[in-house]
Amino acid sequence: MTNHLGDMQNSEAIIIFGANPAANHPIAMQHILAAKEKKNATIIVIDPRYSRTAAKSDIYCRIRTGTDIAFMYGMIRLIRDNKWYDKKFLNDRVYGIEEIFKECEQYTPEVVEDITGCPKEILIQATAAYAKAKPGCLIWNQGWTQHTIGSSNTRMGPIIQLLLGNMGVEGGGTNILRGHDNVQGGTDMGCLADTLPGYYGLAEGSWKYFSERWKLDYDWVKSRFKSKEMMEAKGFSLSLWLHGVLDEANAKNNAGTPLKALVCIGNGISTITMTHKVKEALDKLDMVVFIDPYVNDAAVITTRNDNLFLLPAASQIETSGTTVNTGRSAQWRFKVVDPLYEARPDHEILFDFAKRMGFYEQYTRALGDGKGNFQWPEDATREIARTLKTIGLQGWLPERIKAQTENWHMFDTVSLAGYGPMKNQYYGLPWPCWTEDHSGSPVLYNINKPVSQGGMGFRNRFGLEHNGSSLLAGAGSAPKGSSVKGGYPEITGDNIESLGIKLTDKERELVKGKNWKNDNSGILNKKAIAAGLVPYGNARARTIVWNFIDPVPKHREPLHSIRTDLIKKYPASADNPNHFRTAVRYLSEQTAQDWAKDFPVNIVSGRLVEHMGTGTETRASKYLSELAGEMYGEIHPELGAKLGIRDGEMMWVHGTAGGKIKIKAKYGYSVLPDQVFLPQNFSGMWQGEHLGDRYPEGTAPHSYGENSNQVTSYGYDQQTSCPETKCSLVRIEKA
Ligand SMILES: Nc1nc2c(c(=O)[nH]1)N[C@H]1C(S)=C(S)[C@@H](COP(=O)(O)OP(=O)(O)OC[C@H]3O[C@@H](n4cnc5c(=O)[nH]c(N)nc54)[C@H](O)[C@@H]3O)O[C@H]1N2
Ligand SMILES: Nc1nc2c(c(=O)[nH]1)N[C@H]1C(S)=C(S)[C@@H](COP(=O)(O)OP(=O)(O)OC[C@H]3O[C@@H](n4cnc5c(=O)[nH]c(N)nc54)[C@H](O)[C@@H]3O)O[C@H]1N2
Ligand SMILES: [Mo]
Repeated sequence: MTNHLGDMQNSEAIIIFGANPAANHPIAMQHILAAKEKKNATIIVIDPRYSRTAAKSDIYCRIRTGTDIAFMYGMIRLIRDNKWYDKKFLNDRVYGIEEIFKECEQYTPEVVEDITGCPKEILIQATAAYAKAKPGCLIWNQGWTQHTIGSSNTRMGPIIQLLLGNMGVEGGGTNILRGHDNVQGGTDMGCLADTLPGYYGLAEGSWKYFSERWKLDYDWVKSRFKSKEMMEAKGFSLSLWLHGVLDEANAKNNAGTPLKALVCIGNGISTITMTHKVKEALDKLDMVVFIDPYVNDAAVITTRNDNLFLLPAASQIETSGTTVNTGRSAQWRFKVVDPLYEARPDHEILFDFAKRMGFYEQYTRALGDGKGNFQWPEDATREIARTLKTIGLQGWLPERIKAQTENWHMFDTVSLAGYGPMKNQYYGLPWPCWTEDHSGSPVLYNINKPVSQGGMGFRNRFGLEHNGSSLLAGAGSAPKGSSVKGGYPEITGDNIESLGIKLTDKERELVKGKNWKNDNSGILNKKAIAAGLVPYGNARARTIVWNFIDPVPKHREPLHSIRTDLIKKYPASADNPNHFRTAVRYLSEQTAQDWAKDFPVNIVSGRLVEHMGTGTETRASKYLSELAGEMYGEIHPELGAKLGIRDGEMMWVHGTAGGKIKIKAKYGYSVLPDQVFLPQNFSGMWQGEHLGDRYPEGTAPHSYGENSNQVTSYGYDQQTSCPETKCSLVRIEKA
């Protein structure tokens, strides 16, 4: 999220793609409604389903799932032709917009209407309303990411904002409403298959930097891996691990071995696509461990009868530490009660793993005095601050974060600015928080503020030039008070003096060969900020990504498209033999058969207010189970009539990958006659069978339902490998 929730109250227009905050982010929705009430902000919703959020919109655009890119190119073409773009912003701060203008040429309003199903008049109305209102904020969420081209969707949103000059301004930005509590913190801490914490890559330089910060010998760290090559290779991602078990051929991408054991900590596992294949993989492994406060849903799905361990974890109120919210703000969680019964905090369980596997001393060496005497979690927070410079966590000291959380009432919710003793700080010290006395940065890329107060340009990350054009920002586009008025490269020990900053001999020696990401002396940051410079440089935002499959984002039809006629023109990308260690099918899956002929109904996937994720936690609540106790599929009465299924009758839904579920039909008008809405929040029923008796005594939930992902299709994002759960086809029959 470039801005933050409260900042949406500064918006004149809010455009929401593939998100339903009225159900899923009620706090965000309050700010959106405040913008509507106070500023008469126009709310535009683009969603295949008439959601609760759509019900609050001024303009609703119903599109077919998986066609957002075509819709946005339609918007860009209109913005270009009507000259609604911000010329100065494009000239000074953006690279590659001509390529985007070239690609949009083919997306006339008529073509967009054909691909998306949204009438061209509504496209034009929405684009004009959004482009003319400044500032405008753009929101997205899972309606965008769960596609084979989700990563292209998430590039198109920022491109629209750059085009309109809505980036780096209050009331603008791209606001991605993140999912779980602390999911932002989870990715910041490296819970990803392809990065170290702080989004440091997996190359040797990063491993060496981390080894030094962990007070470990790099060669020892390397010796923990099968080879240096494997150490630097992306791991299996959450969505693809099962193929590391089931498809023996993937062993060659994994140093010759299939996956043999699974330790699952704080994840539903059964929520990725094709749950019936997840079950097969769980059954086949040598060992499975769940670390969870509840009986993990997947522990009940597997029918293995040995080597399955459930380790009871403490919940978040039985432990303490920092969490990061969707707006990059940190908060301290104070423990409310000691862990109940035999539950233990996650970190204690992990420490015990390390002890039994013989590396506890190395695991904790960077904490406290290095001899096993440390304060948890404060010393871990200090280690994070000491290490994660890429996103500027140097200022996140436990004392500062605790003081802020204790004084949360001393901050303004719209600007995040602090008062009284909290003056000169923003709530949660939103990252980057460059130094131990930095204010935090509530709005990324805002050049209207000095760097010391959260200002910054775009990061210089991809070199100084590309195809002969400079990638550095243009003249006059540096943050307020900057000693350099235009663009400049990321700050290093070798270039800092050429930017007009003076160093003493001693300082020069300390930063020699270092850059802002690995300078442990802190000199580069402090000197840069004092001169009004951003440590990461001042560059242009790039609209094209030359190392991606689609350097310019492209519309591609879903792997299982209901519009078979469009596949030739907008085909999927080529099959990938090694995507996160897995051979993944794209074009071959898309063209394997005429999917729409046998599976003519499109799943629209989403969530219910009452339940979270698999519902493991929420279905264990009597009250929530009473409010929403049953899985269902919402279908249009016309589809019901065609299939001979009445409102309230049971139906079988069959997926393209061989799974099936038996659920209740619920008539509704939020969907079209070729769609079925399936909430993702149920589990505990398996193809008509009730799994209640599989729970250990006293742990069974209060409500059960078929898991929708038994019928979602094969398919993974071409860059990130996120499952294509938002575009699947099914066949429905009366049960
Ligand atoms: N009550 C509740 N709240 C939650 C959660 C929960 O389970 N329950 N989960 C949390 C988590 S982990 C997350 S990630 C967030 C998710 O939050 P959201 O992304 O808001 O969740 P969804 O309801 O899955 O999807 C949002 C909308 O995307 C639409 N959509 C589907 N396909 C497409 C498409 O191709 N294009 C477009 N434009 N729209 C599409 C759906 O109709 C839906 O209305 O919610 C969080 N909040
Ligand atoms: N069809 C379809 N499928 C989807 C989606 C969709 O929109 N449609 N959305 C996808 C998305 S965005 C997500 S995030 C996933 C859902 O994400 P999942 O992570 O698969 O689902 P949850 O049920 O939230 O699982 C969290 C688990 O962590 C446990 N837990 C809670 N607190 C703690 C703790 O402190 N410590 C430990 N160790 N465990 C804890 C809970 O009991 C639960 O078992 O679903 C994905 N799948
Ligand atoms: Mo999520």
